[in-house]
Amino acid sequence: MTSSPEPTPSPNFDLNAYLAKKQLLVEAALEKSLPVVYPETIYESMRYSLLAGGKRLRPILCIASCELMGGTLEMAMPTACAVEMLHTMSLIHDDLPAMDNDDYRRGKLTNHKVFGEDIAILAGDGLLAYAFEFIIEQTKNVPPERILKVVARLARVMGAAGLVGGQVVDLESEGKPDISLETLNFIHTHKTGVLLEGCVISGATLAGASDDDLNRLSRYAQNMGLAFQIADDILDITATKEALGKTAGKDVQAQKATYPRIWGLKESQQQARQLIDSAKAELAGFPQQAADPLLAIADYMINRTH
Ligand code: GRG
Repeated sequence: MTSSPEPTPSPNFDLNAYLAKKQLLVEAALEKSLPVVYPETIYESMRYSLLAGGKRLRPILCIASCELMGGTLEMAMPTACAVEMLHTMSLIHDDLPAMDNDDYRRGKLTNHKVFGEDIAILAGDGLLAYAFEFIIEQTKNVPPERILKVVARLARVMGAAGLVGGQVVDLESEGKPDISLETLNFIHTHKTGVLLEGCVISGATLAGASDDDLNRLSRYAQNMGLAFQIADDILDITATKEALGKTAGKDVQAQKATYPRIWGLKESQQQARQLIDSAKAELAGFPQQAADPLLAIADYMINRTH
């Protein structure tokens, strides 16, 4: 926490219009990113999940961070598409019977329910590999050393030091609703936080951000990532399946360790708010207008309904 009040978005900044505009651009780029060729089944399966909607928060964070640091949409878009491919592959694998065993995702049947488990596993693998190919092949007008940094960062995010590690601890914690706050934080910083941070850092790196700015943006994303997960746990209790696009109340049903379980609903809401305030405080040094999207996205993370 900082003693001075954290910056807030300009009163005339319209986040919904900003998100809608960026979502359209991302959807169009994703649509073009993955043509169907032989063997069609695998491309159709990859496209089924990649183009199934979703908030597209990760690509938007990547673009917003690149633009904050003076970069352009064009510099960021291939990486923005790639982070959505990476996120999507993690969702496909997370939903598998061997993992969370979910039937619905983004309001649609999960990948393995439509294509079978074998193809769903391969669709995840295909997206994982293609994301890196896509960044390297499609990024234009960015010095190669920045692209290398982005690829190395995102590879680390996806591996045992990131999502895979978080998922392992999550699996090991199954049926143990009384795990420590430390373990719960480990699971979520690794399953969710590191990719959100990777998106922000990648966007800023493409634009040539300094180490100081990258550190500030890292802390912004880490605080926001944890708040995002607390909000997710709260939504699992308070939202409907229709609003979530996936099964609601699953955490309680599965006796999963969650923040509301440890803190209760009210304290969880307060903790999430504090984390968002700390995230926004990291943006104090940036020009107001340039920081508006990231400031407003931070608020959105805990005010969202799905
Ligand atoms: C990384 C190789 C590799 C395998 C995957 C299964 C797994 C390892 C990791 C699990 C990662 C996971 C599913 C984390 C949950 C992330 C999360 C909070 C998803 C929901 O994100 P939203 O709300 O969803 O942004 P939309 O649909 O809007 O994109």
